[in-house]
Amino acid sequence: MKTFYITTPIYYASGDPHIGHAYTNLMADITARYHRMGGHPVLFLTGTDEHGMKVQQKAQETGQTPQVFVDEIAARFRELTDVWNITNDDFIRTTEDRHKETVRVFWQRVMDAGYIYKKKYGGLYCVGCESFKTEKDLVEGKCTDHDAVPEQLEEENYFFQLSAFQKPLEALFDAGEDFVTPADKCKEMRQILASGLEDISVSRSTDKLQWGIPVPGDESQVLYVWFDALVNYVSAIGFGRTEDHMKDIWPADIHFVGKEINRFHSLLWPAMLLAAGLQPPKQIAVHGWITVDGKKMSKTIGNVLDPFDLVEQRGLEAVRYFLAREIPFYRDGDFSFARFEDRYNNDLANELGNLLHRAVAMTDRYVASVVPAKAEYEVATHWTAYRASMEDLRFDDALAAVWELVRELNKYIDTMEPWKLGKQEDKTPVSQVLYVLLESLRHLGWMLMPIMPETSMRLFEAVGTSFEEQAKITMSEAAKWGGLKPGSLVVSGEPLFPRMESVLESAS
Ligand code: ME8
Repeated sequence: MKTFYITTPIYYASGDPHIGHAYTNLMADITARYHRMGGHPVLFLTGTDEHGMKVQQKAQETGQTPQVFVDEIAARFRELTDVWNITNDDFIRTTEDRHKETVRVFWQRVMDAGYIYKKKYGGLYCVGCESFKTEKDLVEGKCTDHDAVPEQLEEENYFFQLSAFQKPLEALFDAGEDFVTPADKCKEMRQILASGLEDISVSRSTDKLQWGIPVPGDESQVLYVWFDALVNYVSAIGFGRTEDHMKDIWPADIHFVGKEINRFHSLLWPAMLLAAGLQPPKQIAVHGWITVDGKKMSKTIGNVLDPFDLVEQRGLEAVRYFLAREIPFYRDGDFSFARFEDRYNNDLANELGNLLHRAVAMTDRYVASVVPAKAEYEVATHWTAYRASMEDLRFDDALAAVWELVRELNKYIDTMEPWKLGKQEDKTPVSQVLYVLLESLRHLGWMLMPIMPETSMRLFEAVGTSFEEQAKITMSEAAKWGGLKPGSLVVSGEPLFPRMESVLESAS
């Protein structure tokens, strides 16, 4: 079976991680966990982009050598994956030897295929974007993403013949509806393509930039940072070194990216791959930007969210839930503590927390904590909605489907009034209601597994099973009704999500 290969962008090692980086990691993690649940082999890669002008300048500002500087930042990005419970299988750094070796082979293949040439060039370069700009990209002479005036560059560089891939790229976009998702982001790329691709400069003179991978055979130039960084997706799996290993992994199934780097992934990268004789990736999934309290995060406004503090103060599981539920993957979304508090108290503490508490407490009270004999109920439609949404990366809709089941079960309790049934001589009616609740909670444990893995484990244990036991089956089996074994014991524990009177007040 082909390995399902998922990647995040590799983040610039030019500053500490922020919530945007944590967000992409989380979305990729949810997808990786979901596919593992389905029984697929998964390879999930993230890492850091450590060369280029931006990193060189930042290192200079701190008075450190670039290598010392990036070592520290890469360590922070690794720490982020631990603290956020991100299950990446590998972490690639572009300063590693394995990456540099692959990049040299990659360059050579593209060169040998005749797609790299040398020419004199002048242009406007935005260091923030690490890319050349044309006058029409600028507003009042500035790059809109970085609010900065680009620098004028004049030098002899190596060029990649991107224009040669006009037709193959058009064919790629024509062949797969879903090559770039969502549709509006795909359309944007088609429009750029339709306006005609121009060759791009892929090296810099070492007079200007020293911090990069030297161009093979020409020490007076280093590689353009994007031509170096994009290759990470194949250097991590051994391209040019242990290529046998690659054959069950490449092409990548999903490259997760933020919208500002879509064109590098949807146009430049497939062209580079075709030039090197490799297949393009299957899907570029482009997500929106997170704003904080309705504003773009910026140091000047002071609304940059630190992903380490956030998790320490609010709890990882609730933060993972909130981001997946509240920020529609394909659109921009806002992080606000007021919304966080609402979601926490309503969805987690009241609806899910109470459901579990009621089910376990009544099992304790009426049937001596023992999971009763099986009884029938229908959760198949919830599974269908959940799976369709997860496969489309609509995690908010998937959670909406999950919460429909949660609410339905709370209503079921209110309608069935098990507290009345429990007082009857015949325990069959109350037992039936309790089995339905406990078994449904096992299903909820499965559905929540990719998003809230710890909560999912706690649900399993509370209803008398465990993660280890559930992990022996795949999602399709788990989704069948009746998996919970009668006779095991439920476990009442601490509340799943203790209600917070005011998260806002407790933080201030
Ligand atoms: O672009 N909301 O690195 P980078 C959501 N090194 N996601 C956000 C975000 C926000 N406000 N801000 C950042 C680079 N991101 C290159 C990539 S890949 C070969 C090279 C996320 O450190 C989002 O995934 O600027 C975005 O694309 C990425 O961080 C940019 O990270």
